[in-house]
Amino acid sequence: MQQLTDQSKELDFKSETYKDAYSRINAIVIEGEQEAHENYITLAQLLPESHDELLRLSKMESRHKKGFEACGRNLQVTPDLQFAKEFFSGLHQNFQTAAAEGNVVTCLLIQSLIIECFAIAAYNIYIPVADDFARKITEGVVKEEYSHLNFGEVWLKEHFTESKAELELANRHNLPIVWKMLNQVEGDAHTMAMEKDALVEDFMIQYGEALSNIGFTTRDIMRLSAYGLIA
Ligand code: Y39
Ligand code: FE
Ligand code: FE
Ligand code: FE
Repeated sequence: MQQLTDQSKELDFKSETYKDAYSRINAIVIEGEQEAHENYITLAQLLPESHDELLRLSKMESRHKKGFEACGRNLQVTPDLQFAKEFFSGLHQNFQTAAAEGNVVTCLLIQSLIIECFAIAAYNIYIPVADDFARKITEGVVKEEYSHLNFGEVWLKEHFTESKAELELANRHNLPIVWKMLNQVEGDAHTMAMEKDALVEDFMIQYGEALSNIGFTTRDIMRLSAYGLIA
């Protein structure tokens, strides 16, 4: 007889418990996609040489948002958008401040590295435990998130020498925020069969690979990653 995992035994997408957790996680994803849309418009203004490409990415983000709104409607869940706004407020504020000061390296680190790696980790962990409707949507979305991460990697690699100090500072200010965000949703993620350990592991793999592609050494990456731990 086929062995059932804990997850397939317990996940009931129509249960009040699942839908309650989904109202926050779905809202986070919807709000995240909306902010990503806005962030790429801002980046398009800061990087005129990549203007059209960045506007293309911003349009993808608004399509992602529509897809995840449909996932919520499909489960008859109302997303808790107020919770989601607060959830993103730390990274949002830091992005706004950096943009206002013209610190494009910080903006790229926040959106194209940290937020994209967070999205890729969350979507990869979600896909195997999602309902059929949301799984198809999320599979399409995650492919595009890799291309957003790639934009940041390529730009920062090309400007590595002059960006290195700002990247280190921005990492120090923003990585601890990601750990706080993960801690806040640990319980809801668990209800949806997404384990925090798996999210952290996937995030660190994506983020470490990105830093390596940009030009950081293994030693640098260890040091940069350690800032997450002192949140
Ligand atoms: O670039 C993007 O599309 C990213 C904005 C979307 C953010 C997704 C954030 C996912 C966090 C979910 C946490 C679940 C445990
Ligand atoms: Fe997206
Ligand atoms: Fe995304
Ligand atoms: Fe994205």
